[in-house]
Amino acid sequence: MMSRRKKTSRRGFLTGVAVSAATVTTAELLKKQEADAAEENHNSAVNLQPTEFDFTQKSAAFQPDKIVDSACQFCNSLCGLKVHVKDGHIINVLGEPDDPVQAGGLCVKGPMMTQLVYNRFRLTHPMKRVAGEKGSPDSQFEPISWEEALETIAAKFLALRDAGDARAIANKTSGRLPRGTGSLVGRYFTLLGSPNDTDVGPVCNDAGGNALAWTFGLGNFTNGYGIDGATGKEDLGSAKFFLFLGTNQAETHPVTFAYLLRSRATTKAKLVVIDPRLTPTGAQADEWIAPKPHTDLALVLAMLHHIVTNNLYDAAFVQKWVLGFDELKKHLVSNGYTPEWAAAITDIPATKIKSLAKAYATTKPAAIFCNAGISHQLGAFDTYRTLAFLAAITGNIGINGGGCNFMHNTWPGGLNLPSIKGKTPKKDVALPVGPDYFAESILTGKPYQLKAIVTQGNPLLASSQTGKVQEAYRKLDFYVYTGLFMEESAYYADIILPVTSGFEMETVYMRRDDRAIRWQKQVVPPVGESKPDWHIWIDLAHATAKLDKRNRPQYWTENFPLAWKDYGNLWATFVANTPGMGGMTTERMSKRSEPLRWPCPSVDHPGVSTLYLDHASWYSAAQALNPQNKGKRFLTPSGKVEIYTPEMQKQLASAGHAALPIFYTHPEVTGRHPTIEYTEQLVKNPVNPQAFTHKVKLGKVSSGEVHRQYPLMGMTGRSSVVHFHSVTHWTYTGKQMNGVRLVQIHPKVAQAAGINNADEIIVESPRGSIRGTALIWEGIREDTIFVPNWFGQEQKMAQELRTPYYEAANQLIDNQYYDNLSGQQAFKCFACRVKKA
Ligand SMILES: Nc1nc2c(c(=O)[nH]1)N[C@H]1C(S)=C(S)[C@@H](COP(=O)(O)OP(=O)(O)OC[C@H]3O[C@@H](n4cnc5c(=O)[nH]c(N)nc54)[C@H](O)[C@@H]3O)O[C@H]1N2
Ligand SMILES: Nc1nc2c(c(=O)[nH]1)N[C@H]1C(S)=C(S)[C@@H](COP(=O)(O)OP(=O)(O)OC[C@H]3O[C@@H](n4cnc5c(=O)[nH]c(N)nc54)[C@H](O)[C@@H]3O)O[C@H]1N2
Ligand code: SF4
Ligand SMILES: [Mo]
Repeated sequence: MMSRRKKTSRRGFLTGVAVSAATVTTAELLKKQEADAAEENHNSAVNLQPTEFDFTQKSAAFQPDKIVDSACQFCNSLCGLKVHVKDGHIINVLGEPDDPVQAGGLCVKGPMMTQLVYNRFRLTHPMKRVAGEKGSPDSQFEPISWEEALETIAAKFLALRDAGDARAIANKTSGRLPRGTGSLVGRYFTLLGSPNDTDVGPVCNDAGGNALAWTFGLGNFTNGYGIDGATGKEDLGSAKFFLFLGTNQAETHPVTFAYLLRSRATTKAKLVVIDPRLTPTGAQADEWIAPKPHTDLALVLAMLHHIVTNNLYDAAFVQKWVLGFDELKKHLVSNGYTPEWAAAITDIPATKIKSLAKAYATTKPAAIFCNAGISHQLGAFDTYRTLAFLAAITGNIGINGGGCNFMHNTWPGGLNLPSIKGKTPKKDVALPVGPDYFAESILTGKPYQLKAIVTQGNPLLASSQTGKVQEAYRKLDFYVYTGLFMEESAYYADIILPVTSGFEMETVYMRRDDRAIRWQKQVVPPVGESKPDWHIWIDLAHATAKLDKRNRPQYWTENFPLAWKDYGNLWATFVANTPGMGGMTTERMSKRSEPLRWPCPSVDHPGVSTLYLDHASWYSAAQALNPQNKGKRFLTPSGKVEIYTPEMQKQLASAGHAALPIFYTHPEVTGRHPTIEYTEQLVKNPVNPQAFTHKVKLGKVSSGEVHRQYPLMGMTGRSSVVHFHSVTHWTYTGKQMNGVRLVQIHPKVAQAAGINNADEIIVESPRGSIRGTALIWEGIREDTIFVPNWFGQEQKMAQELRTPYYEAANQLIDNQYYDNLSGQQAFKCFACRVKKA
């Protein structure tokens, strides 16, 4: 690790390239990277590619007793895993060769699934707090039975409900949950009468789905990897242009990205990557463009301006399918959103913005991909909407190889269960969407106070402004932590529940970004007394039935049949009740080596690859989603792409926004820009109508004051391909390969601060500070640093590998800055400074 880092600096990677000029032709960098990669491979101790002469395959010792078709639970590449088992023990994990998208591939994390099973730090039985302050590492817990654990929880919830305070109970899910658990949590909350069961979406990528739904009708990633069963053609593999914004797929979706690169080798498609730092994804690009963080909205508005004022749009498509083009044109022109205007904000030369706009508009089909780099901005919904306009006016929607592939927006509204039997209590309006609001509610009691929370995931690392979250969870009356390990959050718990890891259950766990779903079989029995999440909620309902004085036991038990513990039965129930899933039967799913894409209305339907395709296969799926969609291509009220309608304008204005977004950004972006103010006024959220939101005022110019003391901007994100959030920090391989938090800093910034490569450093923001190790990197803007998230204070594997313990990166983030429509936090922006530790 150490020597590698030193090597990077010795080689002077990127020397002589003017990164601060914000745009760099990658040809030169690529050459350098190739040379570096060759050297790196030569020296690398970890070679994970199976070789031609892999003698484990020929050894009697490694002949498995059985090979189980399971799947990886880390990223949305959703790799199928062939898990080799001998004497009941997992001995090997290989990639599914019969899935053309995966093509046998895996990344370094696939085999780490095994390390979640065989792990001495696993939680093995329920526990309750017996001593110690909440949050203190000296907290003491004692094993209890499942019965006692669930009855304690049920009693607490019922007491709150009986006191008229059901809304004080909340749940926070994680993306790491067997599919359908959210539906069971939602059902439990409906029976109880609380509206606060939150989904992972508002911290992950909901904004993209929200914008897609408002523009095209469905909140989903629009195209598919591999062959489109409707046309028999490659879908995303046939793109001629890839526009990536804020997505580092090489490290975050390596196997599906490898598929795109394989296709590109044939099509010679152009790849442009827009990211304030050079990532391994950018290193593959024809062009890497490095805007100032949190200014993509200006870039896209200017691209739209250039396209509409130079007649580069698809006039025939616009005329037939788009509502609001004239209003858009007027908006762009009257606000002066020219490339010259955007150049001053984004730091990208106007000529570059124009050539990018032209290339995108005239190279068809062109596919846009976005992920957390856009979602984690406070203008996420508005930015995604403008990106959807780009695809719409150039006719890049509803065609193979095009679309708005806003990652992680993969599911229908939900997986439906049958209607509830019995009369349920009326629910209040939910808190502002997203678990990042929980701390605010606990600490201020506004608009009302949460008193009991269950979580899946690790809010003490994942939620913004950790200092505030710590204070809140200390104050919280009752907290149930569910997870695999004693993570940071567990130390705040009253009750701890152990869950099973992926190989210990038959289920559908992940889904590929393109709405594709894969069945996975159970490989080994659950570790200790751990249970899969859906069992926990069924059992909790039955425990609640015993204690509820207001309802007959059947109110709970009949709505949570024990038969659903068998995942095959539960899945069949979803299939029977969820529109557009008729063809995704347990039988069909469990036989396939490839995942199957939703929507898929019948067993003879191939599943939809390209949404909104002008093709009978799409029309039949659309109608299955809702009979009112009959004959509709786009699933908006008008059946067309909706850029502007008076109704939409009215709704968005109620929360302080507009159908045609103006430019604004985070107040901690350097320079002075139109920004956002949150009023005290709580209104119904037009995008999430179940919840309140703060009405905002857009446009007040930021003072730039914060940058006197904190001159830099910081971004957070994934550290490398090795880690998946916090969970891989509990694996030996993860901590071994990437146990040190490497903070990327431009050489000039480092020099000014007297920091050398591999020095211990401190990053400070107005909220707090964290430690890390300097990784001097010429591939990052001079005004920006990058801080990997998900290093934590309780990751015990650090002991084994003698790596440091770390504070949460979210110490640095201000949780008041969020997108009041989608609920997304501005995780990717904070004012900061760095110094040597
Ligand atoms: N290895 C690994 N893979 C993962 C995960 C993981 O933890 N580890 N997590 C999974 C999950 S839940 C998610 S949501 C995805 C996230 O996947 P990604 O979105 O690819 O990951 P991030 O690192 O959060 O952010 C992507 C990029 O956004 C850039 N960025 C930051 N600010 C801006 C900006 O203002 N504009 C632009 N254009 N770019 C910006 C960052 O430099 C970063 O390279 O990954 C999934 N896959
Ligand atoms: N600063 C900053 N903050 C971020 C982000 C960022 O880029 N920057 N990204 C955001 C994003 S995109 C996301 S998705 C969130 C992720 O935040 P979380 O959802 O909180 O994180 P996870 O790693 O998914 O979950 C953490 C733990 O959940 C437990 N777990 C694993 N599998 C299961 C299971 O099956 N059931 C249960 N009950 N528990 C399980 C494990 O113990 C695991 O370590 O973080 C968000 N926070
Ligand atoms: S982490 Fe993603 S790319 Fe890596 S093996 Fe798992 S699903 Fe595949
Ligand atoms: Mo996420």
